Amino acid sequence: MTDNNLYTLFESRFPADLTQIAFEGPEVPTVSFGDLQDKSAQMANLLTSLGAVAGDRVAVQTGKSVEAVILYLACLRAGLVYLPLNTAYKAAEIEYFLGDATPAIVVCDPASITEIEAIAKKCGVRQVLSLDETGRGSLTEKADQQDSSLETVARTGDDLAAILYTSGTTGRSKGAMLTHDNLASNARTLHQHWGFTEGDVLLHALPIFHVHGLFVALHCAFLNGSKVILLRKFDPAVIIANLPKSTVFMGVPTFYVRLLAEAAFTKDVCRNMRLFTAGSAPLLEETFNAFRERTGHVILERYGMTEAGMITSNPYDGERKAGTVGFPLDNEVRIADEEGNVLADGEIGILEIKGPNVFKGYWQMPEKTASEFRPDGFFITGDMTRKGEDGYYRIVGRSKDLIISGGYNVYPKEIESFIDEMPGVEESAVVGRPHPDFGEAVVAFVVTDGSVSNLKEEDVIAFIKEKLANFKVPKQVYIVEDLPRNTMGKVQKNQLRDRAVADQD
Ligand code: MLC
Ligand code: AMP
Repeated sequence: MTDNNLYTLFESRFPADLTQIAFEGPEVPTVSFGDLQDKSAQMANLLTSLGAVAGDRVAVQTGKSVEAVILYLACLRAGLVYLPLNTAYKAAEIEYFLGDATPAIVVCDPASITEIEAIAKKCGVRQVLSLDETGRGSLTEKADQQDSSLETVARTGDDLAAILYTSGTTGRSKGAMLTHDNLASNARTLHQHWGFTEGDVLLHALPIFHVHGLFVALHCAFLNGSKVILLRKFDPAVIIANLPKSTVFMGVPTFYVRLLAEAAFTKDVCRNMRLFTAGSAPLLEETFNAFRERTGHVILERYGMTEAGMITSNPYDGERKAGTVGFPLDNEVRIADEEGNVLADGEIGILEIKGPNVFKGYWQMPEKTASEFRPDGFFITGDMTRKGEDGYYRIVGRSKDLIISGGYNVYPKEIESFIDEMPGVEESAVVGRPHPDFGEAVVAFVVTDGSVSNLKEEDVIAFIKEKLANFKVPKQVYIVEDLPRNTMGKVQKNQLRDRAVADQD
């Protein structure tokens, strides 16, 4: 069998001198490419010795560390399916993912091991290991005892490499199944398209449980055999201190807004930089312009999603236009109406895509998968798009009811269902409102049923905060008499959005 294991591709691009540095950073150990090979082999051997066999899922909810990256590589090498989970997820959210994905092994932060063990037991998970953000825990302790030689398990291109959960419009999260070929094709495309070159150093501040930080950023560095300065989290001061040692930086728009708020963020700090990219949410034209004025660099905006990796990108060499996401990468794209009729250039419709980067389907949801693909294999992204006369694509809205806050997706339906269960609540509606830092902020409108006297904004916030990830917690809650509806009885979310915006103004 030809080996299409993604790790084999990475390894083929490692530098000949394996003592070269793969990862370093102010809070992480310095790790060479040789160390990556040895330690990922040890971890893969550990996972296998614990009974995990090719195709099994390994769910991971840990802080960002080099060891967590090595765990990802180990899963690839052992033919296991990597399933990263946002560190903000709370117990009820985790229980859903473990119940749905039925992983063989779960790796979590030592601080939450008791809670996770209880959930894991309920979900039939065989093993729970720990790993903290400094790289310590039972995972690394046990892996250190293992043999550091390993033959990477051969995989076909169609075998699963990872499952990433994305929230759904119905409120139920769906596990997007990504194959070794999906990830390899997108990695090759981006590496080439963005002109990666010898000597590049990637400054990495994104979380590594989503497509952007895990695949887009790290895969480019692996394919380039490049050093990564790995930061545990985004902190503008730490970014500014490390930019002079870097050539590439990738961020969500909030990163750029926050950098621009720092007086110490200057042209000089960016003197060695080759490329800044932005995505996961729309980059405001004012941020794009302010960044160019301050640094002389033009941010390259690209567009993508969990189900397909990167779909379009502004050019590396040509003009990068504000408010656009550039041109299609190595996938076919078309703009269609709700029924799938392809529209003429210039018209606004839903972007549909087909290509080697497009995922295999949603984990154990054949009907949901079928409903999001056209019969000729195009995937319906749900993003309202227009192709301009200049050929550049512009994401102008979303046909899906989705809020993107600081680069994280929040589906109103999930929050509404949750609020509706709160004692004293009759019904609720959740909308997004522009936010200077997060791009969009979650705002909730709540109608009470009178059974709880004097239900207040802070009660609703406290109720949500206890059970849902922090980025889903509304920044503001309005207690209202009723929700505006049209004659069909549908809640008029536009009116609520207008009210939230007017109030803010
Ligand atoms: C944190 N908070 C958020 C939030 N992040 N609220 C809304 N939206 C967010 N994104 C909460 C905190 O819990 C806290 O609440 C309060 O807001 C202020 O927190 P903070 O200290 O300012 O947040 P910070 O830890 O600095 O995190 C902000 C951030 C982070 C922007 C660094 O959200 C982040 O790393 N975002 C990147 C997301 C990402 O990687 N997306 C890629 C998806 S892949 P309280 O109540 O505790 O005070 C994808 C495909 C593609 O979309 O195209 O790339
Ligand atoms: P996710 O499901 O987390 O992968 O988020 C994917 C969604 O993020 C896409 O469907 C878009 O709605 C949005 N997105 C990603 N990049 C951009 C961008 N550059 N501009 C506008 N929206 C974007």
